[in-house]
Amino acid sequence: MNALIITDIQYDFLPGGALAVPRGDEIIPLLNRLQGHFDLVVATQDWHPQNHSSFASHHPGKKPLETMDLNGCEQVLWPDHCIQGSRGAQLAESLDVRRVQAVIRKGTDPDIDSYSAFYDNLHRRTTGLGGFLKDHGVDCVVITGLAGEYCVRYTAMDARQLGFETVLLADAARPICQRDYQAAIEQMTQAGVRVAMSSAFLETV
Ligand code: VGL
Ligand code: ZN
Repeated sequence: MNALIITDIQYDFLPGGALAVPRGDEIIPLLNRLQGHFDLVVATQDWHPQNHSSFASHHPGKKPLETMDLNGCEQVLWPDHCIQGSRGAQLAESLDVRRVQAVIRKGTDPDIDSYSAFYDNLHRRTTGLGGFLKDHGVDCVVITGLAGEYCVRYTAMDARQLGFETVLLADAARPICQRDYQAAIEQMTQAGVRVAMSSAFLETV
């Protein structure tokens, strides 16, 4: 059984949004076409309370994209984004959700960020996604979405660590910064994540 994970296709990560990923909207038609090739489709939603500690606005004197130590971990500080219930947090209407069996909301704890769809950044708490996939007999997890060097990367790394065969579809993801994404792809490849183009991957299923 294979599962497609669609990461954070929310207005705040699309052009015009609070934390826009350049050309992030371009992958949506491909994400819609891909879904029919999978046994299970899961979407994730970054879902922060207004006072989330990853927001620069929460730390007097700090500006977005500066970093600071949070719980002993280096944290990039972000503009306010994906606030629970806001329009920016909504999944884009152009994303077909008819085959999405589960939506995983992450980043809900104000004290800790959660890039991965499986765990918070300190691996203290699970979202339940790993158990959900295993209960459904999934052995291969295919990761897509935004942003390539953050939520997509950490979701792929955790999927691998949980023992899933893990594939990143390169043409179905977009990063905030191309250079950081190159380094992220190297790290993922080292960890055993397969990086493939969608057309090549579909020939193997
Ligand atoms: C993300 C930064 C902050 C992501 C979420 O979806 O990659 N990046 N929150
Ligand atoms: Zn976030």
